[in-house]
Amino acid sequence: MLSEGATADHVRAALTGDYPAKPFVLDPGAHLSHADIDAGRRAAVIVSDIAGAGPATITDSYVRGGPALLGFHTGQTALLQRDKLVATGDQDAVLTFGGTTIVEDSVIDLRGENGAALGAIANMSAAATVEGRHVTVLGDANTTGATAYSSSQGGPAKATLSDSVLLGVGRRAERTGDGTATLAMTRVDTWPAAPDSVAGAAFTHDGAFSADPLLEPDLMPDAGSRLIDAAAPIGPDESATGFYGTARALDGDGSCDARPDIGAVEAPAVACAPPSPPTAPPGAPNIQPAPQAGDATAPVLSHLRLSTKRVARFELSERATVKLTLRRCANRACTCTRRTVRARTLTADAGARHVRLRRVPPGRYLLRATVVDAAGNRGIARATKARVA
Ligand SMILES: [Ca+2]
Ligand SMILES: [Ca+2]
Repeated sequence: MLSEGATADHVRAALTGDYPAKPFVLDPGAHLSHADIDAGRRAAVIVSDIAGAGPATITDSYVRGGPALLGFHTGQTALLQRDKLVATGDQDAVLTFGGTTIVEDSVIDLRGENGAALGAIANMSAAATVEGRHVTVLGDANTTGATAYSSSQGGPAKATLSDSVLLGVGRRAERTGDGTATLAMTRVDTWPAAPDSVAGAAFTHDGAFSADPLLEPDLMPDAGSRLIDAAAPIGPDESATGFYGTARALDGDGSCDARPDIGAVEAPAVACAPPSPPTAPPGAPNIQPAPQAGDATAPVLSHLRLSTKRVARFELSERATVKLTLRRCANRACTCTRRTVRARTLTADAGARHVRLRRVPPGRYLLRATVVDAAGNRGIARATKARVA
């Protein structure tokens, strides 16, 4: 138990046996960080109703239980940042019976259970609020993004998610009970799309959408993901770091405008592309080099390859213009690809040539080369698969 003002850092607790065990109890004003708590199918961390100065905080921690966090802190706040929260026992991952619980930059794993990522229950309590921002939820068919329960004898229940992604959940939002309930799914990507059950609640879903978020195994959005730079600017009271502790608001799409991403993990910044050169004004002379008389031989591009250090190499049979396009593989065999991440066009003399492709994140790629000579003879296009480290 951590009382007000107490701090625990780098603690590990496993309560996985059959014996009755007390979960971790945190009073408002106490702080838990870098903790590893596995409570099996019992509640892992309870935030008490003892009055404290400031919120109870749980940061950079792994917490597994049913629920992972159970809040009774009526009129007070619990703040969870950069946590991995795993639900067990068909419970919600974060369940608040009173007060306000805020979850930021965290990953919630509901798979194999029946619960919700966030639940607010205002049964007899004055009010229960749970807010998730920049959360990535891993669900399956029996799980829900957020739920709010309130009775007509109790206070309002409010459950909101913003700038978050719900993967595989069976329901997006659910209201139960007959009291006052508010549910909001603001800029939430639900993939695949999932229905809501929100009759009787005040419900909004501004900016919500359903698109494959193109997440890497570490839950980072891949190049071309709609999550990149799609979140609202970070508010003054909001965390400015992602799940892995790295900065938010990186220019992940090279638009020269650094914005936070949707979800727990921020994609790295890519160099912003300079503006494209102005096109020639109408009426300007359009001078093209004269084709070489009698050249009917197509150029041959061969030995195309891409090194792990981003160097493309090839050989040309004659001076020609080569267009290189690099596309990210969508699967291991690279039988399909995503949008072009880099394109270069250059004119080179006959012989062995190499070109360094800059600003290419690590991953598997398909490099394609087309070739045309000054007479307009087009050679056979080549392609090669490669991994960039
Ligand atoms: Ca970004
Ligand atoms: Ca940008």
